[in-house]
Amino acid sequence: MAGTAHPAGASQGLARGLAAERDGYRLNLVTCSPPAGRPTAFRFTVTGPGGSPVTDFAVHQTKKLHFYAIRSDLTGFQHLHPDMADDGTWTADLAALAPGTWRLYADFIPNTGARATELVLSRTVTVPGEAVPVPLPAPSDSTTVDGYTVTLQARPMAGAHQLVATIGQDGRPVTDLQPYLDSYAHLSAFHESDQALAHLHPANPVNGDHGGPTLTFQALFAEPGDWRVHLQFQTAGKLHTAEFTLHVD
Ligand SMILES: [Cu+2]
Repeated sequence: MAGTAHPAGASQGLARGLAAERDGYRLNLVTCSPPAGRPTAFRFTVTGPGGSPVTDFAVHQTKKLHFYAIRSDLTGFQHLHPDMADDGTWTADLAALAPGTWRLYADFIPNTGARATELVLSRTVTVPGEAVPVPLPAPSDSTTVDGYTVTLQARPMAGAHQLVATIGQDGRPVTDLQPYLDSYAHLSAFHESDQALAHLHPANPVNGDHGGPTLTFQALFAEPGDWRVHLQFQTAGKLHTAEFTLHVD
């Protein structure tokens, strides 16, 4: 593929998720200024090309809508699955937000039958108070969470490449990953400069609680630079979120 455009289909995956509107679908905030420091029932709608709220969504990765929140310094990651009322109003139960500018993403597939495509729309909100930015940690090939070590085996380049990670515990490979959202891991990454979203899933087939130690992702990082990566996996009924900074050339 050297020197060529991305393969067919990749352009959709490369959607950076920074627009509030795409293909006639629009993310509308009902909650426009969430408070600092306490949980918020955050409300929004998705309207379709006709202007009314969409209520029919295709299930993907076991959910009708995936919702992410990240502050502009790439701290405070939240990945939620909101509930929808009959009128198409979604409520996401956000944990407490620190002051600052946050970007909120809705990832969904409108159930339009044939040619239904995944859309990622986002908007920013300002949480009142004095924002104290946290510097982005330096890039690293490994990180630990809850006693697990996540190690990157191959570093991707911008465009279509593979990202391979292994999970270990006490120096031994982990082989009891449980399916989480129909997958052995869920990876969300945000770009340092503009919070572009990369959203990746492992290529490994799912077969009971036997995932790991190696996870191979179709990595579609839209641009070079530093990305903050959140790799979520589940063992013994508990969800773990490993975070690290990844440099993409
Ligand atoms: Cu999700």
